[in-house]
Amino acid sequence: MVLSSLTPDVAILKIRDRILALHSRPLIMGVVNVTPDSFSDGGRYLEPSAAVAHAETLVAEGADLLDIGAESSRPGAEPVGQEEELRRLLPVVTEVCRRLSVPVSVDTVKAEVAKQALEAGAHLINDITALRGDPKMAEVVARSGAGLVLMHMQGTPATMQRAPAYVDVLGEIRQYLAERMAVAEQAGIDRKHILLDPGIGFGKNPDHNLEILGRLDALLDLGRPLLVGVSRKAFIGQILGRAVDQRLFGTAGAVAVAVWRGARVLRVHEVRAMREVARVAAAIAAHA
Ligand code: HH2
Repeated sequence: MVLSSLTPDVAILKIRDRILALHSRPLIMGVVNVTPDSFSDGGRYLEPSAAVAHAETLVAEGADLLDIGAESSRPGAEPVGQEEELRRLLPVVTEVCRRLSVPVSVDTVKAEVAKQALEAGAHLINDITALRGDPKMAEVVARSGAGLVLMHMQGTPATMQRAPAYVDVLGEIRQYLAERMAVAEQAGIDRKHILLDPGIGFGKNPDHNLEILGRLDALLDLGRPLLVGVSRKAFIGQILGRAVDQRLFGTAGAVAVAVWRGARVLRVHEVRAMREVARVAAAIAAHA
């Protein structure tokens, strides 16, 4: 069965001085976007104090980890320069790490941003380019002993939604993630530090996203825990005809299926609700 297919050894995530167990229940990663333009909450937490308060709320609601980002990756988003990204990010990472004890992930594709965020106390790097974006990223992660999310994306955020095409979507994602994991290991990153993510919405049309979620367990034999980010995404809006702020129940449906199919970390905006959804789905899956 899907959940038991993660042996206790495979379901351990090492991040700096910590070890997270992923086999007992799915973990919830709460999203903190310190951006003016994120697709669902852009501008709401641009002030450092608002972002830190939001992080505290998410942890109070039960977030197991936080993912802090200062550059939107929505299709066609304006790229953010390194100085600006650091200016937005560092005060928030510093303060969140000082006040809260949950592991902090930083959503960045830039090695220097990752390095400074790790120095400020972050524990994990969420690199949506899977080490293809910045040649120095692998070394920064390897040296620090940080955790690393390797995500699949076809194209770049600027181009990815123009005409995503696959012959075998799960097979191609599987092969890509295996290759990127090999690159990470060659750079000295222990696979126990790695989470894998199929990259819902990153160079995928709605049918691709549905097939990935419906057959997510095809990625389990890569041997690392799967992180999935479905929260409020466009494929949910397309099914339901709902605006981005009206996708809570649709997100719940997708989170439940992702957990049923083996996801171990759920990247979400609404922590309290999705924590309960994930726990119920996992409890049922454990009896299937
Ligand atoms: N999705 C988003 C951003 N980062 N990282 C991973 N690993 N997986 C995801 O699915 C993922 C991600 C998009 O969501 P959000 O951060 O809310 O929006 P934006 O990129 O516009 O800031």
